Amino acid sequence: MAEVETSRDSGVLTITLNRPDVLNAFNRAMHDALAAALKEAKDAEVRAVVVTGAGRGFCVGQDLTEFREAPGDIADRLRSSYHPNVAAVRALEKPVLAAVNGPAAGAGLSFACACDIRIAADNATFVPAFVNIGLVPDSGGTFFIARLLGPARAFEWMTSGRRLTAAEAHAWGLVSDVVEADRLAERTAELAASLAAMPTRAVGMTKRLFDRVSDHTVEEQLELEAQLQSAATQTEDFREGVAAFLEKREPKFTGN
Ligand code: T3D
Repeated sequence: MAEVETSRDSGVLTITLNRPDVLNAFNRAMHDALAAALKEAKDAEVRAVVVTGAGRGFCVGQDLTEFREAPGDIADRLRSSYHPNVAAVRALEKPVLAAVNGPAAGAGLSFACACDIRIAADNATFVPAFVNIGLVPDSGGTFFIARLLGPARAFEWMTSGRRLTAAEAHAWGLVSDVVEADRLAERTAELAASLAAMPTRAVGMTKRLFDRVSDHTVEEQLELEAQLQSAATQTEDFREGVAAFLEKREPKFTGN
């Protein structure tokens, strides 16, 4: 059984975490398989990426049986297995959508929050499980969740260990949409297809811009916007967008 499966539908690559018996908890093999899938996502023909879980879970973080059997140096394990995949999601110059189909806990929650957009099934839950076993949030959990919720709410929630429902996660702005569980795949496919039809390079550069807002001064951000806008004007999609507007027709973006 492959720990991660990939499938393609036109410009959309779907990455399915596939250890359903343990709600897709991370083990070494799954990290490696996820790394390979994220490498595949760099293919220029892929214009949007979906990450979801097989079975009734999204991902519940570290496999705690592996933890007990081979604890090792956790910092080294984080650096070598978790960090590269989180960094790979941020480095992808295309949108990454987490379709949260069930519990997202611990580093699985962090990973969902590292994605660009989250859409949840109405029975999904969000669990900052680290504190429940005496750990601190990792895999970018403090960074991404503070960015989504603000530091005060993020701290309060992540030190409570409280399981959040999908409706609560929506009210807090942790997810952008909640749909009935049996409509999640369909709604995700629609959203991913519409993202994949956008001018991908402009979308990717917009992702890069938003990633820099919190560490830039306004002057630095203005400069980066100017540089990336200059790059955007060099794309075929920019030419197509302007031509389509002037010819009063729908644009056909190719991602180039
Ligand atoms: O090592 C390092 O590199 C450090 C990195 C750490 C990062 C982390 O992610 S630490 C946090 C690890 N995750 C957790 O602590 C979450 C533990 N799981 C839970 O709290 C609950 O499972 C949930 C609240 C997420 C879901 O509850 P529920 O009732 O829907 O499901 P369940 O019955 O608890 O779980 C179903 C099965 O999955 C069950 O196995 P069984 O009894 O059917 O054979 C359960 O043991 C298994 N499972 C759930 N989470 C994990 C797991 N097995 C291994 N590791 C898990 N994390």
